[in-house]
Amino acid sequence: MRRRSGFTLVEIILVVIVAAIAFPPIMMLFTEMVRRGADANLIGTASRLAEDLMEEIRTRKWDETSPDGGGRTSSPSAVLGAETGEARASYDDVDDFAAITNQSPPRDAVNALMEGFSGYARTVAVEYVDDGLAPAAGATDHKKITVTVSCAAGSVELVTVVSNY
Ligand SMILES: [Ca+2]
Repeated sequence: MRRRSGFTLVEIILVVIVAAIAFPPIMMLFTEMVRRGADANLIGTASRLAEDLMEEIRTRKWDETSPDGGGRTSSPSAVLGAETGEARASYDDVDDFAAITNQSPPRDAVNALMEGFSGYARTVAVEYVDDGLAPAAGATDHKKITVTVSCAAGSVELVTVVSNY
């Protein structure tokens, strides 16, 4: 008797059953990988938006009372934040940026909306800290700047301390 080549019905059914069992977990794994990749992209962009703003802030004077061109001030501002009449394009010291709260979409140095970043929000916090970097009640020689950028995948926070010198 000659044996026929090919698959039997039982073999085909077994293959279909194994595929039916294995396929959903593989698809879930694939979906999760795609989602994590997308989240990593969002967080990467949020990081760059945070770095961009922190760089801009660090180019400004330490305090409203700091001499133009740099140098130490002997009378740091008691109150932090933008001075009356100052707008984004005219921020001249680091704590002016504390006026930026949950700004979405973010705005650039000349206060123009940054197109393509509607899913991101930027917030800046500025506070005086003591020599040990603990929050201080009054003016000190150190300001802690925190830039937070949030998006659908979470948030990124950059912190730096700038000093009066
Ligand atoms: Ca100012």
